[in-house]
Amino acid sequence: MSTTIAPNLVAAVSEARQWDRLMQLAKIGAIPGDGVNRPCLSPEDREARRLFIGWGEAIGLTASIDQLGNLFLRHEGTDLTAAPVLSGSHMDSQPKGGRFDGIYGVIAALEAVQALREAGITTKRPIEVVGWTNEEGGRFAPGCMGSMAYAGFAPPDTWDDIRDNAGIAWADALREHLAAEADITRRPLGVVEGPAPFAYVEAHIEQGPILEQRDTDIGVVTGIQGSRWFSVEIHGRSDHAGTCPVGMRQDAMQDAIRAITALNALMHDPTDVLRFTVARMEVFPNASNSVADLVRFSIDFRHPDNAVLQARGNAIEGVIAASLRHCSYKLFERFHAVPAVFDPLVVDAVQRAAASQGLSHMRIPSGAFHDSQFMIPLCPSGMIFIPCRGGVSHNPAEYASPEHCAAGARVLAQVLAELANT
Ligand code: HGY
Ligand code: MN
Ligand code: MN
Repeated sequence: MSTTIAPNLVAAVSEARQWDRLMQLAKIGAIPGDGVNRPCLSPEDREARRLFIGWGEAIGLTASIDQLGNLFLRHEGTDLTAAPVLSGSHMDSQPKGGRFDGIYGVIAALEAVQALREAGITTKRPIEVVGWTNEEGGRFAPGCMGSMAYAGFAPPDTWDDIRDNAGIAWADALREHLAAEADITRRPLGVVEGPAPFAYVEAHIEQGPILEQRDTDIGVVTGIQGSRWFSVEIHGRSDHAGTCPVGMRQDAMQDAIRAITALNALMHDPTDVLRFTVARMEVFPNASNSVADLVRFSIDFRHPDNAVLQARGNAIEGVIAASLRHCSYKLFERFHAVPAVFDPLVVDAVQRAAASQGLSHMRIPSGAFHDSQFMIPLCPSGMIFIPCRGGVSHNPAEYASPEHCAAGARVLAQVLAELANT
């Protein structure tokens, strides 16, 4: 594999153009503290997608979407029969998200393709810049719905009845979204209805402190830890807070506290490798003088070792059942992604590109999940990380410098040029 850089490819990546696009997008769904709130399938999401499509069409890329709303901008190759190289990330954000999580990888891929074209580099293979639908799972859980459906990991109607906090069903929100984008060419759904890509590369902020602490420009991502998401319902009985004796109550709130306390004990890890988070809770009837009859809470559990992910994850139900005093429970597993390892074809290409461009780099695993993990069974896949300030993410203070954003796009451009001519 050639390690020479096309002489003008790196120079064609424009730090200023990329930063300007990121800052324009940051105005869509902007929230105080320099953050964004751009839920999937929202008007803000659609506004950002239109801006992105406009930039792509202005340089000759063609837009298409599939039945999950995954958005593609295609750069044509010389071999019209060749499987494409895909590169991108997600455009949706957390409710209190930052200006870089996901969207950086989409804009870096656009910048890399634009640089290729401006550098006059033709590619045998097409390159498709992709914006995946609902990676975050912030509005509709779980995350990665678009990439899971594209990869055939789950049927496209799996999540139809999932509702957001306003009670809107996924199927209805998706239908409204596709109607609003009916002017965009519709394409088959991933490998369910079409051929597999040749390779997939995703640029992303690290969302952790390691690259910054090691003063390193590029993370050569080796893999992604496993993740399991659950939804727990504790069912009790509503009673009068003033008259009903505590001994007679079926108090869903008190039993939910017992369950979460017991789960904390199950998930205790003195080495601080395991990640266990309860961050979403709904209480019904949610009135201060009515005993709660239903509490629904989320579980986000992650670990790099699949044996731990399975053993502790499979113990969750028993621990909940044993912890309850007066209530019943329901447990739903919403997401189950085992630890993933990226392909040396892409990992080594990322390392070579960073080295040949004189960028400091290190191999690093990902603590966050990404759409890329669902591409692994389809084709050689990998990721490029850039540092983010203090490792902060899923927070308005999330920040990556223009220089690091450009370095990531330059490495991506070289990797895409190499893969698309393989
Ligand atoms: O939750 C995650 O790991 C990703 O940032 N959505
Ligand atoms: Mn992300
Ligand atoms: Mn995220």
